[in-house]
Amino acid sequence: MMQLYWSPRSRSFSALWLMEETGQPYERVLTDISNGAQKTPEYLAIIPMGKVPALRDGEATLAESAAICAYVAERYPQANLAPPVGDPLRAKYLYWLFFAPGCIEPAMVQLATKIEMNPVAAGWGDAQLVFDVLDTALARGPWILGEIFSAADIAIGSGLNFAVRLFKMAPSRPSFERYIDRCAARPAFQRASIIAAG
Ligand SMILES: N[C@@H](CCC(=O)N[C@@H](CS)C(=O)NCC(=O)O)C(=O)O
Repeated sequence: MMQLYWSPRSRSFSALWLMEETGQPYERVLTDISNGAQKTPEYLAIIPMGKVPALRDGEATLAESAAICAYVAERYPQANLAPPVGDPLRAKYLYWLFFAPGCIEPAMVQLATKIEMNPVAAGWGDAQLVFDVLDTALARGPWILGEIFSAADIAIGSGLNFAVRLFKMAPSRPSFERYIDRCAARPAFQRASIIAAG
């Protein structure tokens, strides 16, 4: 059984939502970042960054929320959380999966810190561009790939929920609100929210 190292009210939410979407049993290992559980030598031996979430699957261990999404979607293909290799939709799936940590996260940091960077040099361009691109993609809906829900929605939906609804770091837009509502209507999202509340 996979073990998910998690902490309440943290980025662990996406991994909790993911595991709940699979319908597979998993063990939750509480790693409370408010008391430093993520900095013990035992935990650092698994994940040297000392951050949650992290996942153990037998001999395999990994962290980074989007990587966990990709890994679990591959391990449980029956959960239909990723277009299979060879399906043209897989290209967009990978694009959006990487977009979450590669563009949404730094855009949020930019909004929070008001740091100015040359958008040509910054990998995410700038926050305005990131949220404009997302807005256009989500206006179609219902999911980031269109009709098909995937682990990319878990990465994007968690990021937007965090940035727009929970922490109000990014300006809201009608397409974001509708998308977050659709994510939040999923039973797996609701179960994960209860768990993540601690
Ligand atoms: N890039 C990581 C970020 C994980 C992360 O920053 N986790 C925070 C909680 S939201 C954490 O573990 N903080 C504890 C610490 O840095 O000591 C991911 O996407 O999973």
